[in-house]
Amino acid sequence: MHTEAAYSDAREHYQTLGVDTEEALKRLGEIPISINCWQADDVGGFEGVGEITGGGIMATGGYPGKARNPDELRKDFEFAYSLIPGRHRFNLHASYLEHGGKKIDRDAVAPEHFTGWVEWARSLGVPLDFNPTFFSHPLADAGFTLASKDEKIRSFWIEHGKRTREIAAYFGRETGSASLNNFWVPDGYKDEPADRLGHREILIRSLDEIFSKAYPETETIDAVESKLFGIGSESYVVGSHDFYLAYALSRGKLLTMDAGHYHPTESVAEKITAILPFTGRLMLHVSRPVRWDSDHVVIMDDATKAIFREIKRADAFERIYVAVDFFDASINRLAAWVIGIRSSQKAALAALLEPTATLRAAEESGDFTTRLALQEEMRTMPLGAVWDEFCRRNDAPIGPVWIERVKEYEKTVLDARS
Ligand code: RNT
Ligand code: ZN
Repeated sequence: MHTEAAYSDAREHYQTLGVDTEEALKRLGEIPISINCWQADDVGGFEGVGEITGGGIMATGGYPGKARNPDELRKDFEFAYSLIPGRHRFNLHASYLEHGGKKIDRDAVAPEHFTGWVEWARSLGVPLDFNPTFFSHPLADAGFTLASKDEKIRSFWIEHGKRTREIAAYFGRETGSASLNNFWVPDGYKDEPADRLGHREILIRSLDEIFSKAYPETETIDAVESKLFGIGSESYVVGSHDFYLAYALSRGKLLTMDAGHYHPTESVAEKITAILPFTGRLMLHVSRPVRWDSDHVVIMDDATKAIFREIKRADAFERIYVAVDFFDASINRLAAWVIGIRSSQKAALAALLEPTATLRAAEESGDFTTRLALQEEMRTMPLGAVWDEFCRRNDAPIGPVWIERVKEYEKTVLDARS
């Protein structure tokens, strides 16, 4: 149970290590997380297609009650959002348009198809981020979009990319906060390619063409996301990490690193400080790969804690944009949101409560004994009491009571959908 006494005890505990919990609470409240719309409907979107096709990503599970239209998704999000402390962002995909019953293809999406989202976002005070959708479409079925050697396919997707920038800029103007527009394309081969370079040169040309028009960064910022492999692109992905690292650096674009898009023994956390000095900023897709890029719901595991620790140590929360990317259809989808975001925040709080200066001083004086001992002592410090206090101050449920509320929502709202 959360009591003021528990918090003030914890506060004293941390004080003995030179850590100010008040400062940590303040800073945690300033870290927005871009919450992915696609958790609510298994990346289906609202074009009428209904499930992911192509793109090498996959939601598994058949939990009842998924959002079937924008209104249901908005309602679900509002409910989940009430269980999450702090102020955040909402991350839309182009396939979540409102077409008003007409067939609007990807090369025809425009701001007018997102006015409902913008109105809603403004009413909630939640800025919008965006993503072009280069999958779940007949013209992506051959496995190539922007890197296709078929000129017709390629130009269709270039037009899509251009239009999403226009929509993102509109989001940025309307919500008063630059909309991050994240480009991820699934392009690649299942089996050994004969021409790796050719497709990469084509992808560079396509991206350059999409980005040829300049938008003010106050409206939208373009990001590019790499991938290691996908289902059906096991042997070769055009947009690999090295490709986009070089592309982002040479073009001044934001690089997105997804925690699931590296070899299992690589660590995104470790890469942050290697890349940040050169790019100045980064976007993260915090995710949880289990044996592969499985997009499990984020939990407060070592990998996630390490990511936030590196951001904190680099004092880079203003320059590293945190988005989450997971989609699990095997549990209550709103609960997935709540678990994933609250866990990310707890990981961030753990980082903010680290006595970084003390650890660094120990390191610099060669006292590696203290450095190791202190890091291990930190593991059992009363983080929970500080987290509870954060929830209390932000009018969010304290502890597991939110689970019951989700069950109630499931009974009254979700069950009526099947
Ligand atoms: C796919 C990428 C990408 C997607 C979303 C839905 O592997 O991680 O970010 O998950 O665009
Ligand atoms: Zn991602």
